[in-house]
Amino acid sequence: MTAENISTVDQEALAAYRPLLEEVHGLIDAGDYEAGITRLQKVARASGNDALMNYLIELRVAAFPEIAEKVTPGPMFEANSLLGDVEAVKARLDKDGYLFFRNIVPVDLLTELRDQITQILADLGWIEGGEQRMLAKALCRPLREGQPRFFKAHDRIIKLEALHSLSHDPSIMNVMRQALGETVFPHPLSIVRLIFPDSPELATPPHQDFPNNQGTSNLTAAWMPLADCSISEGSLAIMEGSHKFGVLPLKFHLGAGNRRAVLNEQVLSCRWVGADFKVGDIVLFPSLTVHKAMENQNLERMRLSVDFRYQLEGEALTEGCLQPHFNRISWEDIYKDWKSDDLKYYWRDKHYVVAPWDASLHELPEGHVDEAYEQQLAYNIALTRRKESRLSGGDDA
Ligand SMILES: O=C(O)CCC(=O)C(=O)O
Ligand SMILES: [Fe+2]
Repeated sequence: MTAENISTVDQEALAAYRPLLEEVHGLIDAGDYEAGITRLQKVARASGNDALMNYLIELRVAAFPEIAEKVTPGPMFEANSLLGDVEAVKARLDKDGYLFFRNIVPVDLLTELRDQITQILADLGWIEGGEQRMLAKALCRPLREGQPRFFKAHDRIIKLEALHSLSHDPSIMNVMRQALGETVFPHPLSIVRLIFPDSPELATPPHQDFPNNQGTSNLTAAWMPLADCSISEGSLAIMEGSHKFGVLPLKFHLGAGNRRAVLNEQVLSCRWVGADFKVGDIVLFPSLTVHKAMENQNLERMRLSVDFRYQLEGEALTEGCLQPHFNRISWEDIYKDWKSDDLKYYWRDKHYVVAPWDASLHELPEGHVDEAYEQQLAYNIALTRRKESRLSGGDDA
């Protein structure tokens, strides 16, 4: 929070709030940025004082890098040598809450999907076309899930047969059978992540998949990038052993899913692990494991990845897991241009228990609408300042 970001007019309007601001900065100086913001936001929102609201937003701009987990992950254990020994595979998953495998998924399948996705993104002006297209160099300001322009691309991508068939590929199914059991099947809810560069504020925060999916907590995700993806390009990081501490409370976050887990002491004692993923590498983790995306520090390229979720027959799922991601397009529409009928409605032949959706597990705390608005505003200011500062050759703001 720097003085030049506060106008003289604002300085005067803030005079009456000096004691409050001193208290807020006391909390921040003691290392608790979030407590400082929480203290100020209560008063600022109720005050109707523009200067105080501006102050809050400026504090949020300054807070982004302070609040984000600065993680230097240790190495993920490479579990390839365990394959073939089902007991060893299961035991390792149970112990660590993840399994990382090198070179599992055929590169041509991932590259073909990337080719189709980048065609759509280039077509819509998100990324450079032509020879550079596969690099996915962003041309527009970051778009977030939920924005109309985001859905222009996503509504086309979600129809790709290559996306949905990938979750059934024998390469992944073979690993999943060893990790979970013979009757394992993927949920049709296949997810594509379109992650922009230059936006650490939007990096997927630490979270568990359970609140979003519910059903069985044995539900297991498979995450894989659609090109090589190093830690500094935003690969997935896992909190080793964090699946053993139950469901964590939620808070609003600008990143994918708009929710982050509030980590308690037990979970915080777990170690972050990560990897420089090569295309074809895959990480699996059950739905109580805390994971997050590392920040995509590449200033040009988008990070494109997919994730699928798997469960055993006979276990519980919620209805939403049988819908396409964001549930905007019907399966009929999705299937229209598919070449093969084999995978259409495949889950109707599977046995599972439909569990009711528990909305309370997914709820955000009171005030989250204000929180979302303020964070979005602060993020836009932070991004604009970064870009301006770079254009003028200065240091990053
Ligand atoms: O790719 C990301 O940024 C998030 C992925 C994720 O949370 C998941 O696969 O469950
Ligand atoms: Fe997740």
